[in-house]
Amino acid sequence: MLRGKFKKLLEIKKNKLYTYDFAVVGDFVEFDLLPDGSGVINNIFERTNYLSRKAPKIKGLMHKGERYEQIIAANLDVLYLISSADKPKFNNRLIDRILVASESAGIETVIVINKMDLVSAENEIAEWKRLYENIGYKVLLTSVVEKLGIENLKNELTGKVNIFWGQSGVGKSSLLNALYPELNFRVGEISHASKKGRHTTVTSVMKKVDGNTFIIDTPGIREIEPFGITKQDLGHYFIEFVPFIHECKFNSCTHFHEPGCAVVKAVENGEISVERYESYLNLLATIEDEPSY
Ligand SMILES: Nc1nc2c(ncn2[C@@H]2O[C@H](COP(=O)(O)OP(=O)(O)OP(=O)(O)O)[C@@H](O)[C@H]2O)c(=O)[nH]1
Ligand SMILES: [Mg+2]
Ligand SMILES: [Zn+2]
Repeated sequence: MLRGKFKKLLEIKKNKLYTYDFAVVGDFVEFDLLPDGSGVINNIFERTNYLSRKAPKIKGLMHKGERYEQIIAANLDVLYLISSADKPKFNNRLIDRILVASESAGIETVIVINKMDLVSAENEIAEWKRLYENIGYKVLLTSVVEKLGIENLKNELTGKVNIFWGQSGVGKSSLLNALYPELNFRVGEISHASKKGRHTTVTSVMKKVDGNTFIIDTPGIREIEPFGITKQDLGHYFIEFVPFIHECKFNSCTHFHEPGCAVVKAVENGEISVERYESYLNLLATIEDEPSY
C-alpha cells in the first residue's frame, strides 16, 4: 500500500514518464508495519536500473491516448531471457525485442533456449546460438525434461539478483523448479489446442535462494513494445550495430533509407545478420514519431 502523499511525489518526480507501477519487485522501500501485519510504504529508494515495456493497450492504462510505462522489476543484476527450442516455436523476433528492452535498461542479459529435448540432433538452434554468441551474448541450452544445462545455469545465478523473462509457456517456472525444487514455482500445462501455453504465472515473485542469490519469476509475455525509445535511439540497442553507427553519413540516421548508411552496408557485407536487421526494421516501423522523453 502506498500513502497518497507519496504517490503524488512520484508523479512529479517522474514528470513525463507516465509510470503506473509505483513499488515494483526488486525495489528497496521504507515502510511502516501495521498492527494487522500488512505494511504501508513510505519511501522507495532510487533504482539502480529497471526493466520496463509499454503497458498493454487496456482502458485505464492509457494517459491522454499515450501508453503508460509498465515497470516489470528493479535493481537487477542479470536478465535471463528464457526462450524455447519448440512449443512454443523458437521466436527470434521476440528475443530481439526483449534484448532492446534490456539493453535500453542497461541490464546484462543471458539468453536461455529451453526444451532442447524437443528438437532432434540436427536442428537450427545451433545456428541461432552461434548468431547470438557472435554478437556477444551468452547463450545457454537447457532441458528440464533431460536435466540438461541445469547445474551450469545454477552456478551462473549464484550471488546475484536474477530475473527470468520471456514468452508464456517456454518453461520459466519449470526451470526454476528444476533449479530449486524447494521453492515451488507454479507450472502450467500447455493447452493442446493452441500449443501456446496459458499464463500460469500471473504476478512477478521474488524468492531468496540463499544469502545473496535472488530469483524473480515473471508472468509470460505475448508481445513486447519497448518504452520511450526513439527512432534515432533504436540502433544503439542492437549492440552489434554500434561500431557502425558513427560511420553513417547523417547523425540522425535511422539505418533504413538514408544514403551513406554504414549499418545497411554492414548488412550487405554480411557483418550484421539479415535476421537481426529485419528485427530492427520491424521495431522501427512500430515506433511512432513521438517527442523524445
Ligand atoms: N518438453 C519440455 N517441456 C517443458 C520443458 N520445460 C517446461 N516444459 C513444459 O512447458 C509447459 C510450460 O511450463 P511453465 O514452466 O509453466 O512455463 P512459463 O514460462 O513459466 O509460463 P508462464 O508462467 O505462462 O509465463 C509445462 O507443461 C512444462 O512442463 C522442457 O525442458 N522440455
Ligand atoms: Mg511461469
Ligand atoms: Zn545508418
